[in-house]
Amino acid sequence: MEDRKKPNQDHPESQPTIPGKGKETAKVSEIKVKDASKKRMGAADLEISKELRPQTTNSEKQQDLAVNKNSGLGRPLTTDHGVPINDDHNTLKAGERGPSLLEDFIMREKIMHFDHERIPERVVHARGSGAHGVFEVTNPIPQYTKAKFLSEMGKKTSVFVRFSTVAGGRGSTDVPRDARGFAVKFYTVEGNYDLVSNNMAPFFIHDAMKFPDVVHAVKPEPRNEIPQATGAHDNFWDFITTSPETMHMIFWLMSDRGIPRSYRMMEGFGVHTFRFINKEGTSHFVKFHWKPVLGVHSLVWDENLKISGADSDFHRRDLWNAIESGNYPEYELGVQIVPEADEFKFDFDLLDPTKLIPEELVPVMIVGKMTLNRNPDNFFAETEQAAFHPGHVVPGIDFTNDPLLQGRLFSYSDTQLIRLGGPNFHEIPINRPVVPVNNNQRAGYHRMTIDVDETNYSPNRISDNEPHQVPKAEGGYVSHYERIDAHKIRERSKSFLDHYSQAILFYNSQNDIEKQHIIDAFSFELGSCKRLSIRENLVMMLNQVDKDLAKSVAKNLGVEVKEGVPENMQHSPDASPEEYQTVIRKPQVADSPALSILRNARHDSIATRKYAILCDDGVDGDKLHAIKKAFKDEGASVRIVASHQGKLHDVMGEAVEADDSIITTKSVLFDGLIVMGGKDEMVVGMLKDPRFKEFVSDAYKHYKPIAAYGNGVDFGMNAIDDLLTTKEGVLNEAHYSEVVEAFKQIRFWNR
Ligand code: HDE
Repeated sequence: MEDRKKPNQDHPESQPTIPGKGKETAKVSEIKVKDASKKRMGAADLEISKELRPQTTNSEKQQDLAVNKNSGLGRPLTTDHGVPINDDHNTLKAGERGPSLLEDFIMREKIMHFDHERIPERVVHARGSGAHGVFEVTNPIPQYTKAKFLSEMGKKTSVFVRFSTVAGGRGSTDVPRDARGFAVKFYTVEGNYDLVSNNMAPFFIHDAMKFPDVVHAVKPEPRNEIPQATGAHDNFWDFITTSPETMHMIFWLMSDRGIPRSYRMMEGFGVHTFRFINKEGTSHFVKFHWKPVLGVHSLVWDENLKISGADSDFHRRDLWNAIESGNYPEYELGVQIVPEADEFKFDFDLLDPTKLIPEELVPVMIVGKMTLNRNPDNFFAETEQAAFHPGHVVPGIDFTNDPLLQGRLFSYSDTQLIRLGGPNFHEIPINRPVVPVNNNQRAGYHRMTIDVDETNYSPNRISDNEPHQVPKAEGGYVSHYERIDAHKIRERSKSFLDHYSQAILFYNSQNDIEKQHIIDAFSFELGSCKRLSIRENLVMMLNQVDKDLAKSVAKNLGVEVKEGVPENMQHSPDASPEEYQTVIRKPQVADSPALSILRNARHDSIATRKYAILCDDGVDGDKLHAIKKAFKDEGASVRIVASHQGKLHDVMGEAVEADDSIITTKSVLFDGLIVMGGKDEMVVGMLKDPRFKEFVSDAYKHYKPIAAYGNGVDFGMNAIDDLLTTKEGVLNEAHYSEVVEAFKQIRFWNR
């Protein structure tokens, strides 16, 4: 019998198209990938130096993925079945002007495959971006969990992360006001662990049963699919104002957390209380946190509106470019640990997913660091097909009775069945663990594994009862031993009825600038609702949080502040509404600085930030190069923006390459700008072009730093003349080192 693994010598390609698993083939495949990467650079990515491009191939997961990688570079074109193709541009026809022939298997295959290229998008979190990386333990915690990936100093585990928005469709903008998904798959030595988090600590609702309602409400209205990727419409706020449990999360959403500057600059929260189980079987409650090393930073709302038009891939591009240029995003993993004995020591229920544990009560202990160091090779194969699940746990991590978490445990595998087309999605390369999988699950759509055993059931004597169960002491997963003896009821726990205390804590912990942003956000979102009653109800609810806040929003919305709270409608008709009315407890903590972004703002670096240098033909070239170097030395990226792309000529006639033109880019895509001086004609030309002026005035409006040199100072001041309240963050003729220091402020909020 012919050895199937041996390449066919008669085939035009002497190597097999899909290499077998093994060290040598992994290497071959990686070389191919490197070749392919050269082609991958587009004009827009020219700022990325090729030498810096990472080739992180040595992680366990990368080696595992290598066997499935393929590159057609230097290879003959074939059909899906390996037949060399001579012409894939022209259909087989009966004569030059005749009808197409059905027998054309090349055309049929090409079109048939194309027709089936789409899979259903995720019902929520459809829009996302992925990255590979590694997690390393910096502070092992075997005293709390026996999970091996957290138990050993320096232990490294491959990860795949997917960041996402929640409400919009797969092609929607990256920058709506929305929560962000932060899902991490750890490929551990004990199987996959998924930490499926959001960038907000609380969630909207208590009970998984409400999830279809809140998602239907936030998605576009059913009659016309308007509006896309935003909650600024009646249905969403109708739901919010009928469901007071949403109040805490709604404050996070209306805060600057809803409009992150970058996926690299936002926190992640596991939301639910989970359990850690140690070797002795002792359980501790745990909340998970991701803290970005770059600090937490946000956009300002007007930027979001404009970025959606200028570059709706803003976050995707930012993540991709950062990784391509070697600026690997880093996040610390933190945990809040609560001993079981302290379960009832809080003024809220640990099982209530709309509540957080203030860091002032239980500090966050950092246990490790995640570094994202490789972009996916193929968006569909990796990012789109990645299947996360809060139920993917490893020994040492377990669930609590949080009713939202319990419902999630059903939903995620169920949704993958429809999205990925069957029960074998764990075999898709991005989803498969780096450890062997053995069980009696068989068959189903797209089964890849060829199981060779005689038996596919258990117990059995034919195969000596293999694959065998694993004793607890040897790492077999055993669920936490917990006594449950209760009545079967369909009710909301009364311990969940405090809907406002943590909204109050959140609002009171913001600084004045952040409070104003929250007022503006409520005014924008509710201002987009047509029904007056919805606006009125929301203002009543805000009045429970802060009287001045309610007054300001009411004024913007043109409504009166009424006393009371709208009725909580989340119960059966047989329950009395009084029983389910909101209670407001006095919080144990009155102020939690950890909840504010600006009170924790970092002002120590401009690394990985992106700045524009505005200039044109006739620019002062020497200064331009010097300032560019000063910024690059700090790890920032700088792009020259002029009236046209291609070569500019400086005052001395030397060529300078413009990276972008004022036609192709916008001020909102940069963190600040530098206006160069040069020949008078240059400045006169810029003054005449409203797009140059808008570039500068937008930066000023968005509180960004502006530096100017030579006669660029006149132009810069002219552009912001009408807006000028303070010259803070406007640096004229300042030394480069002073400019760099000032730019570290990131935004100048006093304007
Ligand atoms: Fe999800 N969620 N969710 N969710 N979720 C999904 O699963 C669901 C919740 C989160 O990048 C879906 O594979 C229910 C909380 C992220 O692929 C779906 C409930 C948190 C992602 C689903 C919640 C999340 C999802 C859609 C209430 C923060 C994107 C596609 C009980 C801790 C993962 C999919 C990715 C995705 C259900 C609530 C985070 C339908 C029923 C709370 C980051 O299964």
